[in-house]
Amino acid sequence: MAMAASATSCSSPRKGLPRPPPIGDDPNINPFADPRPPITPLRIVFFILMLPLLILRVLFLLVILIIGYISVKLALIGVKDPLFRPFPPWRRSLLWPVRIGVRAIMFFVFGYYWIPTKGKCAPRDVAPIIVSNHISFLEPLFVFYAHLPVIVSAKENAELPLVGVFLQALQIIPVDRVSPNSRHDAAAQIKRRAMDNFWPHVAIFPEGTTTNGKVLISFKTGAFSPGLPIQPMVVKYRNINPAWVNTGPYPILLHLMTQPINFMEVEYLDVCVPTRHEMAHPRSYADTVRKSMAQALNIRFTDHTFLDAKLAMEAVKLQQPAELTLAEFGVMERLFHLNYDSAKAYLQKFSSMDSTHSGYLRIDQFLDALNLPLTPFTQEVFQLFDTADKGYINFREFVAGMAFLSTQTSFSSAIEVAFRACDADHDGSLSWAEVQRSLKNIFPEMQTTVMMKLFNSLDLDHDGVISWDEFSGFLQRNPEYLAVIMAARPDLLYHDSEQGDHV
Ligand SMILES: [Ca+2]
Ligand SMILES: [Ca+2]
Repeated sequence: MAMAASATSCSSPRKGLPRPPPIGDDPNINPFADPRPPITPLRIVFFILMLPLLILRVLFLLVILIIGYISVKLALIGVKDPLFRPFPPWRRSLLWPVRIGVRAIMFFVFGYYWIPTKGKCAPRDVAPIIVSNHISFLEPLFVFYAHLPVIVSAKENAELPLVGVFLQALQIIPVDRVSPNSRHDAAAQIKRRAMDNFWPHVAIFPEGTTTNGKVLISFKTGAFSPGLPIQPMVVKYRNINPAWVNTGPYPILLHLMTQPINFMEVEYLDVCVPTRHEMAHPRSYADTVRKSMAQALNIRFTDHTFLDAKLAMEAVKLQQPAELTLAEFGVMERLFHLNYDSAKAYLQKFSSMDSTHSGYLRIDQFLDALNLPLTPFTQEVFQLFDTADKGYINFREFVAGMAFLSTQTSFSSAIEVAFRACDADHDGSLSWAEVQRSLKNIFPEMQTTVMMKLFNSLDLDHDGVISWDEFSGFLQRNPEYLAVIMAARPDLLYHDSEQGDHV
């Protein structure tokens, strides 16, 4: 929507639109894609041949789970709130059968008979926090067996049947991965437990979600904000990648449990002690630790987060190619404070513009969706997204541009100025004639039907005029239109803001 009725001419030199900060290269990788090759007929024959082994292992798993469940229940007798006080040594000793059971599961059920371990885990009083990469349920099993630590786990896991009881026995620190408040609480709890030697090691998977292990994704700072020494640990898998990504656990279980023998390796890296700077800046401490882990794993790191995985599932629902629909949330949070709900709204918008579901948006599709013609102004707005000047943008670039536009404070004050500029008779609302005149100013060749369409999409209550609420609400939801106005009338953006009230 473009409003520019007032006769005031642009007195300042043309400054153009503000440009978003660079978002860096597209990592061009989907850490949440299923890493296993598609199942071939030969594989199916193999699965069938191995069926007896699978059945045997399932039975074994059941027996161990029942024994483990009973021991955990016994160990938890009389415990009122397992999440706030460390168990005394005698109670922890009741968990030994579970610890042995876990190793037995890895041994008999998943075929990891021997787990070579490089390096040594530092004692708790040297490095109270263990961090590890996170690909599957196997690293938590290993850490449980090797250290019986307290772990940070997604809140919803503690409510799972069966597994939930085990997690209570582990005295987990529950995290709500979506709420920023709970994250803050969890960080405080991590600190409390890590500083108190009565608790066991605190084990944390700082990626906050499982990946396919091809990269290390963004680290959450909870493990690093206490500023305590950290024992990094990395797990590598050899024959089968057991990544628990968007497929659910069953394919992984099928692969692992039909394989007579599987291979994994664990390496404890040198303990990381934070510098004075890193103590004050958990993000930079996290980066240092991540770098050393990536080096040991010989992989790159990206700034994807759990929210990318979540958004990718939304993308599948919208029939957008999931591997092209990753915003790299770590970058977007850092630069634009992007939250999940806005990203989801941008995804819906992107998907409606990208009618072919190709994952890319050309300038003509972009402008068609906005009902705007190709002009130098609209081109300038598209270039704000297409910073590499390719003529098309992907979702990541789209999110960056939208998030940038909606966080521009100069833009929100410009909404008011634009409204006043369009409201020629100063009656506090925009009539059809006022809107038409403003649009004609910016897009002389725009057809009346198209203008009508734009007008109607703003006039939500169909009373024939556009109120201030309708106008500002529309531009907040669709900041790309505001960008078009600003491109056409930069004097509105760089105005002196003491010209009385809107409406
Ligand atoms: Ca008016
Ligand atoms: Ca109205």
